[in-house]
Amino acid sequence: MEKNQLPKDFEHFADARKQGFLHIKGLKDQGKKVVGTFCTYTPAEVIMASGAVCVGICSFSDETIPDAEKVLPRNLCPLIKSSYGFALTEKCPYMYFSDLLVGETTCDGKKKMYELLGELKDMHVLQLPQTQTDNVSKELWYQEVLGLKARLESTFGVTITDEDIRAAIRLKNEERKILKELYELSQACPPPISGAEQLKILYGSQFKFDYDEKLQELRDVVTKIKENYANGVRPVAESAKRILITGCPLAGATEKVVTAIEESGGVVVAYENCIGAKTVDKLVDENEEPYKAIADRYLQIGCSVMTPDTNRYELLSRLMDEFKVDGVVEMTLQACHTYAVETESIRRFVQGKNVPFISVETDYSAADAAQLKNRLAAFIEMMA
Ligand code: BJ8
Repeated sequence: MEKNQLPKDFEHFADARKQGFLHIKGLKDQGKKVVGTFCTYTPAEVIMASGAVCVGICSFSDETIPDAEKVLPRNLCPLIKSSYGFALTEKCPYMYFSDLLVGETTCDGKKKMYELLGELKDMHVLQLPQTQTDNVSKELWYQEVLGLKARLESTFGVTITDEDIRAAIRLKNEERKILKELYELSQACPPPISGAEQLKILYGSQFKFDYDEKLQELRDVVTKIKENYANGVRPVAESAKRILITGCPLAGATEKVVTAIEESGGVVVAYENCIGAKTVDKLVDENEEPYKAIADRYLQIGCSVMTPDTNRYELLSRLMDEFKVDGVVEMTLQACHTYAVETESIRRFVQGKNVPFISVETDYSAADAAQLKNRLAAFIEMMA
C-alpha cells in the first residue's frame, strides 16, 4: 500500500451503500426484519433492540424524481420527492425490503408525503414535538418512543427486554464514539483527510449492518489515518481554507457542494448537518431508565423543524471553535422552508463570531454545478 493511501476498508465505506444491497437481501433471506427510517430523530436503539435491521432510506438521487412528480408537487424538497419516488418505483432495495417504515412529523412536506407512502408500505409515524424544552413536549416524545416499542413488538411478534434495549444503547453509543473520533481527526491543521473522504465514511457507515464488523473497520480506519498523519502524510494543503457545512442533509447528488469547495482551495473539515456531528454528538445516558434516556437524547437534536432551534446554534458554535473554521457554508434544499427561513438567524450568528458565511440553495440535478462552483470559489477566494 502506498504511504498516503487509506486502508482498503476505506473503499468499503465508499462502496458500502451498493454492497449493502446484497447484504440486506441476505439478511432478509435469513428471516431478518428490516425497518427503514428517514430522519435523525428516529430512535434507532428501539429498532435494533427489536432484532430488526435499521436502515436510513432518505434518498439523495434525482433518479426517481420524475416519477414522484406525477403524484407530488414539483415545488417540493427533492429529498421528499426522491424518497417517495424510490418507494413508488421500487428502485431502492432498502425501501423495497423494509417491513416497516418509521417517519416523524418533522416538516410539513415530509409528514404529508408519509400519508401517501403509507398507501404503498407499512408505515409508523412518530409525533415529534416542535419544541424541545417544555415538559409536555418531553412527555409526548417519551410516550412516542414507548409507542414505537409497542408497535415493533406487535408487528414483529417479539418482546423487547430491558437487556435488549440496554445492549442496543451501548452498541449505538460505541458507534457514535468511534464516528466522533473519526471526524474529530479533522480538527488537525491541515486535516488528515479531505471532506469528500470524511463524508464517504460517515455516509457509508450507515449501510453496514454487522455491527461488530463495522465498529472494527471504523477503528482500523481511524488507526490508519492517525498512523499516516504521524508519518508525515499530508493529503490536504496547509493553505486550504477550513470549511464547516451546515443545513439540510447532504449526500449523493448534493456532494457537488463539497466538490465545488474542495476544487476551489477549500477543505470541508466538519459537517454539522444530519450526515455528521448532529447524529453522533450526544450519547444516550446508559445509567438512566432506557426509554427516558433515549427520548431525552433524541429530542435534543438541533434541526430547523424545532422552534426555537437553540441546539443547532450550540453545536454549530462549538464545532466552529473546535475545528478552527475559516468559513461556514450552509446548504439548503430547494423548497425547504424551515432551513431557508432559519438562514437569516444562522447568518447573523456565524458572522457575529467573525466568520464568513454563505448559504447556497440547490436540488438534486446537476444543472447548477457550475454556478455553485463559481459562488463557492468566490467565497473561498474572499478569505484569502
Ligand atoms: S433532523 S434535517 S433528517 S428533519 S425533508 S426538513 S430538507 S424540506 S431532512 Fe431532516 Fe430530520 Fe431535521 Fe435531519 Fe427540509 Fe426537505 Fe423537510 Fe428535510
